[in-house]
Amino acid sequence: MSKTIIISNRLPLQIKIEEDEISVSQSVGGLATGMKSVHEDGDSLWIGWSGLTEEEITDTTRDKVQKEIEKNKCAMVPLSEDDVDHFYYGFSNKTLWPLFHYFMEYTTFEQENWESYKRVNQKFADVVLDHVEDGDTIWVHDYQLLLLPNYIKQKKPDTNIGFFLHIPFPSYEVFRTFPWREEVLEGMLGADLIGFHTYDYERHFLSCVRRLIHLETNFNEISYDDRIIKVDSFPMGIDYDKFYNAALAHENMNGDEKSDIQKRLDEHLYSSDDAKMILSIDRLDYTKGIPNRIKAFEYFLEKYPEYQQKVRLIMLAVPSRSNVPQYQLLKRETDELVGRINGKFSTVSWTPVWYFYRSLPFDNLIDLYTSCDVAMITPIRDGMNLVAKEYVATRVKQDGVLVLSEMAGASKEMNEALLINPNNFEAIADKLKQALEMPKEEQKERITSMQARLKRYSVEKWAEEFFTALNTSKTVRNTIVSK
Ligand code: GDG
Repeated sequence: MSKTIIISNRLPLQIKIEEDEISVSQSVGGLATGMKSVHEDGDSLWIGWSGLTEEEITDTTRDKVQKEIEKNKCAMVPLSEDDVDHFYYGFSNKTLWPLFHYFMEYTTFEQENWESYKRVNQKFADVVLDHVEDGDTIWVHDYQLLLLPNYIKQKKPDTNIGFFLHIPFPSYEVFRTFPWREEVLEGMLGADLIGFHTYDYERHFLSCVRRLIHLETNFNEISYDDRIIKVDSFPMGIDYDKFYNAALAHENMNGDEKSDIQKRLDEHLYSSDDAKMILSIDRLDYTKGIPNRIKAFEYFLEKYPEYQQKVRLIMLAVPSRSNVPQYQLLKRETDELVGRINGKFSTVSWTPVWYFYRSLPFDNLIDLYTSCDVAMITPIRDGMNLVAKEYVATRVKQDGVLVLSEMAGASKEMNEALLINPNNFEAIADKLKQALEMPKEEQKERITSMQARLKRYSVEKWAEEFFTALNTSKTVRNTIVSK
């Protein structure tokens, strides 16, 4: 019987080793959730890195780690410290991540990192080839594994391979600057179906394929090596019911059950009739536009001083990739900006920005989503942005306003949000004002339409549609071969 193989850089498990004892928990991210039903229900295997380097796994713990991984229907790709440095921090996060998000000034092109990227993609391929059988369906995820589809296809032409990119695919003018552009395109073209969040990313990819490796494309199909490769957009959704139900339960909570964070949020909300809160949540990443957001909020308080003392920005920045220099600089810049705005405007009873630099448990995330009147999500570039969708899903009273950057993939599906260009502070200040003053009836109309769409196109639906398209491409291929 054929099976499904899911491959991502990280396994959907968090494994920790402390004094030779290991503990395992399930990841809660969007990808892990989206693939959960596929992975748990059917005959499937998830292949990826455990998060522990080979140097961290000792002889005594190796067996235990292996057993836990197998118990969770996973297989592990062994990565050394050197692999993590050059493949993950080096090529994935200092080359592909900034380049694909149009941060060319942050992009480095290091031959040593490229060699490591190829070597690690080959390591992934070796583990896949140990497990794959003819007729299996394979789904490869994201920018760390762009070469993998071709490495598998070369050895196992009869497997059906899908690839999905979670970040933007840049325009030809940006992508053409990349030294290994042909190899990467050919790597992706090992897949039979290539998926992106939006039509624009799909269009950029097709243009690069035509102009850089001179292949013929017909609408969204590419002819390559006697194969027809399909390219399409599949905007990723969220686990709508999980967020909606958590927010409903939160509504019905009594005072004793409230978290400390919720109590402090309430203190501000009930401090006056017109007290309001604006929410900002992201990984601390330069693509997310955090400094711009703080500056735009500062400008808003200057332009509309009547909001001073009333409105507070609640900002959660989750630590991320903190050993990459750009992320350290961003942390310093963010700390300084928060200090500046708080120093400038604070009074005895009011601080304009509440800043948390940490990751919070899911329940606290719900506290933030449900307490804030406005979500201000202003990335400079973002493949999709699930936070925007999660905020809308938790608005069980159908109120709240989403101020969203046009540069987030999510903006293509969320027309009812107040869309802004994240570099235009004037427009952001005006939209914030509009959001804070929006009549309840209009909030309801906008939130209700977005919620209906998010409920219909959940993350499970996203995974299902990708698989259906992948299996259809296989049927079409078989028909061509049998003719
Ligand atoms: C990449 C692309 C694309 C955040 N803080 C906490 C926490 N989160 C959760 C959110 C959300 C997820 O992390 C963040 O997802 P995003 O989509 O916003 O951003 P990236 O991490 O950059 O993801 C992005 C995504 O892949 C999917 O394709 O949308 O464009 O860059 O789910 O809820 N969760 C908890 N505590 C936190 O403090 N528990």
